[in-house]
Amino acid sequence: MSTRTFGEPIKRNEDRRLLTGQALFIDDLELPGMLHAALLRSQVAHARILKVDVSKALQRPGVVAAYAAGDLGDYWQPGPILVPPPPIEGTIFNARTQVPLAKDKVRHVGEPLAIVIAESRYIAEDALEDIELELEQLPAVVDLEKGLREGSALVHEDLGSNLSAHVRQTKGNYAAAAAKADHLIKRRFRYEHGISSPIETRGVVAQWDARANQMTIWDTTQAPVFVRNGLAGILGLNERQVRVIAPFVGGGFGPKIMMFYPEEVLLPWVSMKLNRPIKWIEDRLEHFFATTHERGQIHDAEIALSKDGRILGIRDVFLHDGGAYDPYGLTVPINSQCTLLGPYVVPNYDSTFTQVFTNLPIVTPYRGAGRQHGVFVMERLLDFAAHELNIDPAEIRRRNLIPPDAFPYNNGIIYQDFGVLEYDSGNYEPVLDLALDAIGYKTFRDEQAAARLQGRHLGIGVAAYVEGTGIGPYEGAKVQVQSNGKVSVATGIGTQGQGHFTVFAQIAADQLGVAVGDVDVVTGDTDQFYWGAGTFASRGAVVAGNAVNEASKVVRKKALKLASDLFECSEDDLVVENGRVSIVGIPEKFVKLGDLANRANPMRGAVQPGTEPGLESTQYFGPKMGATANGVHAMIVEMDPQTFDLKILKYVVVHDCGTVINPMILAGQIHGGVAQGIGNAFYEKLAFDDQGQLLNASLADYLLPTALEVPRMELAHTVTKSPLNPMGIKGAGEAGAIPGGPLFAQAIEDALDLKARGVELLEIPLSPSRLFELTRSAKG
Ligand code: MCN
Repeated sequence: MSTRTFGEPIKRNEDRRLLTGQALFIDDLELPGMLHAALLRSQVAHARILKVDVSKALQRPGVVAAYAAGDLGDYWQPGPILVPPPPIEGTIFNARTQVPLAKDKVRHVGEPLAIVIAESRYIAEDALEDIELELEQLPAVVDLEKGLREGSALVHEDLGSNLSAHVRQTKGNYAAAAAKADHLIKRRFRYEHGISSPIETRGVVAQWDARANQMTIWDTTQAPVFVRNGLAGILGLNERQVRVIAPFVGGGFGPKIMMFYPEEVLLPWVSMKLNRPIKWIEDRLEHFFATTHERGQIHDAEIALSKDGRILGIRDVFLHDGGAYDPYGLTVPINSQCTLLGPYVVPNYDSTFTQVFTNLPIVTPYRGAGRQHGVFVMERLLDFAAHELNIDPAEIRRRNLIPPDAFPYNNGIIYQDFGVLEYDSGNYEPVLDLALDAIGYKTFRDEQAAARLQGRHLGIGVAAYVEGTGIGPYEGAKVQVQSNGKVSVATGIGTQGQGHFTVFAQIAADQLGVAVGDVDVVTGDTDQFYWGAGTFASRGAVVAGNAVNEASKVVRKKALKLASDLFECSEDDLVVENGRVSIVGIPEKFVKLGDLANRANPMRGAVQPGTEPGLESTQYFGPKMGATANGVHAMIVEMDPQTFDLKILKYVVVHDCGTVINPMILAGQIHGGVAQGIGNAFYEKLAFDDQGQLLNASLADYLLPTALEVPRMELAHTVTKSPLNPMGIKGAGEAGAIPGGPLFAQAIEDALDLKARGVELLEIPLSPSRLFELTRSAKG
């Protein structure tokens, strides 16, 4: 085919619209008669609600409506459990989900208590002041360990404790392995709370059209079909009556897949009541409280090793901060539990976690979704093991890698409801070797010594990980050749910046012999594609990508059949390229794809039974299980031992995500992920006081890395095709963000010679001020 674009760094189809300001984001919507919503949010983390009276707010000019929980009637319902716990014996799970407006108690700062609808957002915000609110403040549960103690305040009193979930998974027999081990290394690790910070905060516009009996919702969601289905149910409509559109979305990173945020539930209901369109756009302050969080965990982990540095087993007992509600079941801590084992052979594993309800915002998956915590624990344990056994840190990793002939490799731990996690394919040692070569591992110690003579403190870090990607259940795609010869592709997933408009076009373009620019991709509109799950867990490329491929193949076949009928020749004698089907060797004998599309949609005669009109096809792809990608990151830093200012001198990523569709987009994905990983490891920490108040709820205080802090990265790929999908793809969207924590800890410890000074870095994030505290009383 002349348009072989698969695997090429094609520039993004969507960028013209984005860069010229033509892309529609939710706040760009201005509908006739549109009203604006503002929410009254709790300013305390835990309180009994004595009174919420909106009547004075209603008197303010410009206010159209105001509601508290009691006004919602039967519509007031707790949200669904989005991911039911997997079938693990002995699991305890106490489901408690959020309600649209708090009724009896508030359970975290920012929880909505009332909604005001007004002619402008300004008026709505002012009217919040008019609402009479009486709260009886209660002690807040903020500390995970204290929260589990007898006598603690209770987030959900009816439960009698703050236990959200308790899960133990084992493989082999850790106690027996530990009894035989030459070395046992035990540490306590801490991972602090963080928040995703997309450029575009959340937003919802709801428009009820009473004449058409139709609800349209524009939503920054990552999962438009799920939102449509769920909202149709609670609004008492059928799915066809609800259209959800996720237009251009400025970053999602996981929290935008949460369902259902109170605003998502409230706005459609109010719009139906008032028969007017309503807009709500989250402001940055709200984002800190009203969008879900991630990351709080404490691990007590132990590794058992033989004297030559082989892992005999790991035991890990950890606490996971679930926040005030647990709609995502066990998703995040199970990811930590599974992913901890990484690319290593760990014959014995005993892992227990307790998910704790606290008076903090809800915790849901955020890019990496618990994987970075597990990787932090494993990689740190290996560093301490390397130190104690006097083995090079890279070498101890190499000795424990899963060998290439062990795939498919059974990780032994149940992962969500798909059963035990199986790594489909991989070849881990070349990935480590490439990373070590690229970072200059062999020569680094000389470089470090030379720098030290000049008073410069350099350190190196190397961390490996696996990334579960491409999970089901399925996605579909409709591929359609239009009569002008252009191709349209529609899928049910949403896009938040991942480049789907280009990569899906590349896939279809290759099959149909057209230019990538002639393929128009639509995502995130339930009227364009009816079924699907959404964009999360690095599944877009694997699941939707393969659906696009399957549908394109069928369309190609249809085009060949139509042309062979036309030319009265065999399909084998035809070639599809440059937007035409022609006879091999006789290029002047051709028919344009657009003309074939017209022939497939005849205006006269009859369509034969079993023949679909139109040069189009809708196909679905559902993988048997997730595809496991893997990688190694390596980094050299320079640290000022006085100020703890950190410069990343070199950052290397070697990654295997199977077949690569678009290396440029993939590089962008890795760069963005690494930037988030750097933020998580060194800058970003949500600081709560003991009453659950967030002390740094602004981007001036919650530090995100800027372009100045994010280094140039060297990127290399190895390719081990996934056997689980015809294109051999594995996902890549979270890879960059996963190993930042151990990389920083290792490199900083090395730069400041901290192990020799009796200081170990056991927590994330490591900010300059925290490093100052940790090293204040260090030796040397
Ligand atoms: N890709 C590729 N070849 C591969 C794998 C992926 O060319 N072998 C390309 C894909 O075609 C796609 C992109 O890389 O254009 C990411 O693909 P994939 O790994 O399938 O991830 P998803 O499309 O499912 O996106 C979700 C993933 C996740 S889970 C988070 S979180 C995340 C991420 O993507 N959120 C993002 N990347 C993000 N990027 C932006 N700009 N904004 C977000 O919110």
